[in-house]
Amino acid sequence: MVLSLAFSCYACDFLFSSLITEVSSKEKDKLALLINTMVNSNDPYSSIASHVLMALKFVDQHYPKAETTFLNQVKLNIMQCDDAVTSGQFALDLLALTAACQTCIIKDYELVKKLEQKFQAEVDSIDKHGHPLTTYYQLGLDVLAICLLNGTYSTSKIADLFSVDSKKYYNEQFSVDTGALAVLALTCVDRKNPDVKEIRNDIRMLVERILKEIKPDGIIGNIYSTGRAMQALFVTSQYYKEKDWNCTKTLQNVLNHIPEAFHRPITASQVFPALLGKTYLDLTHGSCQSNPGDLNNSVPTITESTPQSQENISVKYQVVDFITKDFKKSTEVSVPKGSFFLNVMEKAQEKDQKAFGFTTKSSEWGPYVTSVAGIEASSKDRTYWQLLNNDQPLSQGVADFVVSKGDKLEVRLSRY
Ligand code: B12
Repeated sequence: MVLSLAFSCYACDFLFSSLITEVSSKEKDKLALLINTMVNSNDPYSSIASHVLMALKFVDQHYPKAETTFLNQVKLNIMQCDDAVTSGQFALDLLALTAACQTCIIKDYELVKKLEQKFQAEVDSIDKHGHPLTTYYQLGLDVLAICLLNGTYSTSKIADLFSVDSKKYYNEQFSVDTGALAVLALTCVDRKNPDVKEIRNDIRMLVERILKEIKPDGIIGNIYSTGRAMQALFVTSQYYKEKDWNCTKTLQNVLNHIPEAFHRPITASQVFPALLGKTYLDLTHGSCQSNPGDLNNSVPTITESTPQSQENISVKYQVVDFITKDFKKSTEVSVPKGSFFLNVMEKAQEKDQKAFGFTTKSSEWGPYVTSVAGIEASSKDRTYWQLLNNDQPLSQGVADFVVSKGDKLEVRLSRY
């Protein structure tokens, strides 16, 4: 496997370069595992197709079958001209076309203009309702794509849009994912329009905030936001000192979490660029020629585990409508050791359909809980069923979080 590496972070240079030497064949195997997870994905979600194409841009080898399938999916999504496609998904599709060297399509169909219109609708919604149609995360994707593809924007409006205030970046906790994407978008704008004080001020404040989220083990936010945060810190080293971020520790710890944390194609593709020292700002660089190659079949694929133990554990589970405060119901259930949050919800549902009945919709991250006890969450009202354990929000969905004896699980109707 040939990997192209960028040395964007001094502290990580050694580790990045060691990834291409014989000494680190274990690390190379881990990266190959991520590639396998991505190219073997047959999940039918647009955001997987676009994220995988973006990640594969940084691998010198070709995976023709997978790339063609993903590219067709992205093209189909684009050609549907569906108003329901969110601005962020449209931006991801454009970034994926760029990564796959399909810039003619972008020009011929004036796709940047279409993205600008979707972005404008988000901005109009902020002016009218105080929040975007989607989220600030998607606004980050929009500006990143518009900027990389040389679209039109006002730097002062962008600076204002991404200024650091709690409504934009906080949903109880600071969202490292949202902050990191904003840094990438603002850095692109800054590189094209240097010396705009307000843009640099936003970047500085966001970088400071991201640095505060570095945990003692090097993880930034949680394991799933760390890749994005690494990208943000790679491109902003002038805003912090070497002692502020031990990049090697972060990189090593993320590598240690493969494969257990990155078995889904979406997680693998989101973390992958940072592990090669690359960022989304590199999507427009480099050649469009790559070497045909095949998957190394000796690399194992990751299979999802299902609970198998005979031993049972007992956990508490409660459902709370935190918005109206009208509904609260608790129970205790017994499930096999190694069960997931979802299994607990199913057990509770069997006991009392009215209080614990629930629905989910499938997504690239697994099942997303849409309603519990007949109460439907709604993106129109900006409500969602939040998952918690021992009063702490979870960083995984119901099909990924493994419960432990004595856990106090909760689904809580909340606002975002
Ligand atoms: C915005 C956002 C949300 C918003 C989505 C609102 C909306 N209508 O847009 C809200 C606040 C509702 C949300 C909820 C949750 N989220 Co969230 N979310 C994000 C974020 C920052 C951006 C998603 C996005 O806009 N993508 C771009 C668009 C174009 O792609 P999309 O496919 O259309 O996006 C949809 C999905 O991402 C989905 N979604 C968002 N979060 C989650 C989480 C799960 C488990 C599922 C199944 C789906 C899902 O909602 C988006 C809009 O429909 C991502 C960060 C990231 N790195 O992706 C985290 C992220 C995906 N979320 C995460 C988590 C953990 C959750 C929660 C489980 C948190 C909790 N403790 O309750 C809940 C989901 C609970 C449930 N009901 O099942 C993790 C997932 C990690 C993992 N391995 O599973 C991420 C990666 C953040 C992180 N670093 O921890 N989230």
